[in-house]
Amino acid sequence: EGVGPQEYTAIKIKVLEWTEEGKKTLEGKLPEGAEVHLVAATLRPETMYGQTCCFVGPKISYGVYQVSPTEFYVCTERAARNMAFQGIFPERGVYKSVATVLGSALVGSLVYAPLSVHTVGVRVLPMETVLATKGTGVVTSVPSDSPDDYATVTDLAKKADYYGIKKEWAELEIVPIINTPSYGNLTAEFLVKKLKINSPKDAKPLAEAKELAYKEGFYQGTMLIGEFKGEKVEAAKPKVREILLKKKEAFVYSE
Ligand code: A2H
Repeated sequence: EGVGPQEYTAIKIKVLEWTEEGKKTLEGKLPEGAEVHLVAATLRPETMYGQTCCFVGPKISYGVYQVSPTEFYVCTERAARNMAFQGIFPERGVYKSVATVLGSALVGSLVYAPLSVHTVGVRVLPMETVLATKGTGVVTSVPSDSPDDYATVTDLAKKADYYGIKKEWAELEIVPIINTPSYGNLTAEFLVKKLKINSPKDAKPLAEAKELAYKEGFYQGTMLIGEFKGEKVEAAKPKVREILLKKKEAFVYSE
């Protein structure tokens, strides 16, 4: 990773249905008609068509931050502090949470992932390798193109009972988003199998897969879906990002 600031696209993933635990935690703390968004930091906005779930760290503590009279963001306090100095909140430097909630209490919530082919919503699921010290602490899952995401959804489906989730939440269809000459149209699955990655904790081969997937996808990839179908990823990426920003389904977040 470089020394300069990293500029992410922060995707607003709206909560459609809370878990019982989530409901209890938020009871009386939000105004009538409030909209709450989990905020996921991504470097691959062009892949958002393929979102199948939204990951939180089950042991990570999240705050609920007010951004307008009726809108709230869920992210780590660390991210909220950064946002407060990037003009994302109404008052510069101010980031007071109306509630805190553990990631595990969010698991199972139904959320709306913008641009995703899964338009009825996707589930919030646990990812133990989410870092509290990077991005917003929320990661949107694109198992077609992210080896980490593919390894995690595979593991979640295999051990659904252990994770306390419904198996089908981890088994939404993985639709091809990008074609590449070396890895075909499901890059993450191809590389996870090729490098014999068995678990989301196989950190070393996953780092290698991530590097290979990123380079091949960005420089050689062609879009298979969406407004810029047929275009090179390099050209489509900023355009998909612009669409998300224009529709207010995303904002720029740096750290
Ligand atoms: B990326 P970098 Cl399709 N902990 O988005 C762990 N991982 C995190 C994170 C956190 N707190 N915050 C963000 N990330 C993930 C899409 C994607 C991503 C694809 C392919 C590769 C990829 C869908 N998940 O990342 O350390 C997010 O996943 C591999 C580069 O700042 C984010 O982009 O370089 C990426 O890691 C940011 O990682």
